[in-house]
Order: sequence, then C-alpha cells, then structure tokens
Amino acid sequence: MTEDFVQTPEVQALLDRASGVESDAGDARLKAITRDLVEAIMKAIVKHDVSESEFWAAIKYFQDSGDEFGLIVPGVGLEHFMDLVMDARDAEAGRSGGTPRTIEGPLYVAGAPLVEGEANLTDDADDTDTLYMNGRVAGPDGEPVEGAILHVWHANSKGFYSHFDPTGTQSPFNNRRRIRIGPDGRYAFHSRMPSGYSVPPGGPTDRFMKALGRHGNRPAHVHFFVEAPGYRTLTTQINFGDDPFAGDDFAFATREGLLPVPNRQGDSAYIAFDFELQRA
Ligand code: MBD
Ligand code: FE
Repeated sequence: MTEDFVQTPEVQALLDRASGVESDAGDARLKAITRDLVEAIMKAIVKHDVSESEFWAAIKYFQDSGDEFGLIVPGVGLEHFMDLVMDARDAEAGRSGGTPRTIEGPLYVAGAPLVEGEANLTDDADDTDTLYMNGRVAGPDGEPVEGAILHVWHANSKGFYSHFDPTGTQSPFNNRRRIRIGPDGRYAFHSRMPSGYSVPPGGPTDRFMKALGRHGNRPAHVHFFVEAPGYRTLTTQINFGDDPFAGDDFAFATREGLLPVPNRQGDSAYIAFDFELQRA
C-alpha cells in the first residue's frame, strides 16, 4: 500500500466530513487546519505501515502524557520551530535586530510578585550559590526603555521550578518575579543559582526521548519576558555558556547571543546581559 491510499475518494470524503469542511457551520480556519493535520497522520500511518497495536500504543501514550504535553512539544523541536517561523516572518516584513527570541517553555506562571530596584528572586533557603545579574533594557537606538517590566523565572538549585516541584517544598513564586524597571532602563537582581533542568525521570517525555536515543536535559538557564509601552514584547532566555548541555539542549532553546558565561567567583556568579527591544 502507498500513500496514494489517503487520496482515494473514500478517505478524502472521510476527511471532509470528519473535519467539518463539507458544511458551512463552525470555524473555517479550524476545519482547514484539522483536515490537514489528520491527513498528515493518515499519510504517516500508511507510509510506515503502522500496525493496530502501534496505533493504540500511540493513542494511550498521548492520553497518558496529559500534564507533560507542553514538555513533549519543545522536546520534538516544535516550539523552536515556531521561533524559526516567527524569525522568518519578521525577516519577510523587514523587521530585524534586537535580542533574539527563544522559546517560553511550559513552566511560566503568571502573577509573580511585582518588585522594584535590586530585586531578590528567591524566597526559599536553597543550598547553593548566588547569581547576580544586571544590565540594561534599551531600544534600537540605544535609548533607555521607559516603563519596562522584566518577567524573570528560573529553576532552583535542584533544577525544579516553583509550581512544578514534585518535592512540594517551594513557595508559590520562588524564583519568579516581575521587575519594574526605572527610567534609566537598568535592572539588577540576585537569586540562588539555578541548576540545569531534566524532564521528570520515567515520565512520558523521558520515555519518549530515550526511545528516540536522546536525553531530556537542558542547560541551566533563566527565562524572560521583556515588555514596555511602545516596544514589542520579547520572549527569551539566557542559557549558561559553561553548562555541559549548553550545546545539547533537549528543547533547542539555546541560541547564539543568548549564551553568556557566568563569571564565577567562589559562591557567587555574575552575568551582565543587556536586552535590546524592537519598536512596536
Ligand atoms: C524548561 O525549563 C524549559 O525552559 C523548557 C523550554 C522546556 C522544559 C523545561
Ligand atoms: Fe526553563
């Protein structure tokens, strides 16, 4: 059997009815995308001669993966692909420059405390070193950006994020803050050093990665949204350039220009990093 099987009138009629495209009711865009996605799966089933038991194993896998779906998406490269798509759309529209975007990942939580000045991000005692980070938020001409809010979130020394920590030992917004930046565009914060992230051992993402002959590790990193009136909101993160996984990130978030090497001195590590925003 070949992929042409999907093109038979019977299968095409099935696709039209299943996606609703044959009727006027419903959401036209959703119908068209659903039809193409289901058709792509059908083609893969035929092309790879997928057996009934493989089919049901896959269905069960996705049913059981529920909470980790947001982790599987970056793991298979789709979230980074969206960055590449947005970069290409920007290039087509003649928009360029500024700090590169990179993926948000599945672990952001809205509503972190809003703070000002030299901010401390860590509520909980954590047994490791202190990270000091500072820099500027500027526009395309180097102008300081006024009224910016820097959203920051990162893992603790064990690689766990508050809200998603299986040990249940973190305060709700540990290592999560919104920092209101003053008119000079300068920010500074300190927090406990994050460790690299690993997907939950033995979980759906871990099992998938192992079956692909891969791993589920990310280098130590710090996430940001940078928003300011009159500028485009930037979603990005820095990954530590000296981390063993800096060049081998399972989520494909590391990018040139986003890999500073911390200046480590005893129990402290320093990172200077400037953000450049595009105008809205
Ligand atoms: C993370 O901490 C993360 O940032 C991404 C992108 C995926 C999984 C865990
Ligand atoms: Fe992360």
